[in-house]
Amino acid sequence: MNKKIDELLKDNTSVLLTSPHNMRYFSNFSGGEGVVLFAGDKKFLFTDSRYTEQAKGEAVGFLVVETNDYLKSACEVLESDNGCRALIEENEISAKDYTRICSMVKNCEFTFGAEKINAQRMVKTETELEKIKKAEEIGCKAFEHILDFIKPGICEKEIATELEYFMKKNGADAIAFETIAISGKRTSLPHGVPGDKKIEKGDFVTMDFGCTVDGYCSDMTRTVVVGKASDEQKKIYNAVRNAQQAALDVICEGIRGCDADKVARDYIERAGYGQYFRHSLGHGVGLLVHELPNLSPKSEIVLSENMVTSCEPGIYIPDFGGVRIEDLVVVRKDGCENLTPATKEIIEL
Ligand SMILES: [Mn+2]
Repeated sequence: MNKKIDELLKDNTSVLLTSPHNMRYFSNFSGGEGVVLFAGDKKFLFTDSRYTEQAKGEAVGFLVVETNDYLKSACEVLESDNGCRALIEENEISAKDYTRICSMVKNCEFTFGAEKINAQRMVKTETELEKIKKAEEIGCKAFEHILDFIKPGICEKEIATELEYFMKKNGADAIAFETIAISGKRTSLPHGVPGDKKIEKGDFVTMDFGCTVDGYCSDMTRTVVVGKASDEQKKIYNAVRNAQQAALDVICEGIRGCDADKVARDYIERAGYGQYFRHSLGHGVGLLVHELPNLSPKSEIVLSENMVTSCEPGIYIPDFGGVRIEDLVVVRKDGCENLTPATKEIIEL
């Protein structure tokens, strides 16, 4: 951790963290409310009386300051440092607060550092990987469980709720994001919201879900068919599955995010569904369910060992339906380790 802070302090005198995830990453404080400040070799955590005790227990080595105005207190420290240059998370501070810190600190130059700060979280430690693996295992168990639960007549919301309940009962601390469980023609919506629609024979059912373990997220997607799959459904399913496999085969240290994306995209294009794959192939997963690195046509990030990314191509045909299959992988030197063993054979329930 110190090395990562040193990296950020190389060209700056201070780092001001205002997001719950970066505060947690760099200080271990999980309360979410406060401000973390690295100023030279001093480490501060400003929080209010609701969190002081927790903060002192978690943020070992930090000076925990109880205050009702985190930013003002942090600014007093910055103001006392002549020639201060502070990195801030420009996407994690409101316009109002940014204006405030600029007016409170006269002799400090604030630099937008969100990308640089967030990039420090890309490569995971073994401890972080263990937490992500555990969360993904719970997801896989939930998927097995839900296969017995899905029947014609139950509604999408019931499937989503059952997945969430099962994950929490089996070791999850929380859900990582709002569960997606959609069916029939509605599966053409990549991020559809579960509704009262009842499951019918012949439906695709797409489920995208995840949980957290000690703050770390999991993320997986499976699509199943209720009843017998039609030829068209099989064709789409296999195109997505093979595109995903083609991408999984090339993900390793050294490949750029855009090149991994292209492998899956080219496969789907050749299968004749190019216009129906309109999102990125994948995203990093850690304390946030969407973080760096991105696997997208624009991502120049070169993958390195122990980054965690999803691999999730999809085909979505309006007024027909869609398929997405998503695994989570750890990037390794000469390949990737798949954390999502749940079957990808086409399932007909
Ligand atoms: Mn995902």
